[in-house]
Amino acid sequence: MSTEQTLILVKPDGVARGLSGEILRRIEAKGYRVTGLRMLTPTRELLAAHYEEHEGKPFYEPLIEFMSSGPVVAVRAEGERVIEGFRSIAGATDPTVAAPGTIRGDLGRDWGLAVQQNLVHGSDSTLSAERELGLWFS
Ligand code: IDP
Ligand code: MG
Repeated sequence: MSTEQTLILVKPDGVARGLSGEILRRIEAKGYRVTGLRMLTPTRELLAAHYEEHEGKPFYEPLIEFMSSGPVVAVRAEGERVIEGFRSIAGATDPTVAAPGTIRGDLGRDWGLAVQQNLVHGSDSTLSAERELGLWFS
């Protein structure tokens, strides 16, 4: 793998709210290349593997429930430092405090639920990216 790659997901809230295009636009406008694209409703098995680090946390069950509630858009994006760069344009996990100008800060809010619906997922390291791309784009 020469250039860095990351896994981005438009979560079910992003797809349901009709924001997939806006989110893809921001990824491309930043200069990253979209090299893979799939729409699917993920199984609990796929999500359990994807979110294994969070098993046992209070938001784990609501997270799996939410993520399997409807279609998501899985994106493979490529570019120098894309892992860090996408996390930067996604913004903080909590959409209430995510900075304006970020995806979560501009388009997200707290809905008073057990799990934060924050529109996107982005891999957080080269190791996670490789593992997650294997799960979603095998
Ligand atoms: P990240 O998506 O910013 O990397 P993670 O800590 O990996 O955040 O958590 C995975 C997902 O679980 C978050 O995107 C969010 O949807 C949800 N989540 C994380 N922490 C909390 C929390 O404290 N309360 C409610 N939901 C949370
Ligand atoms: Mg994470």
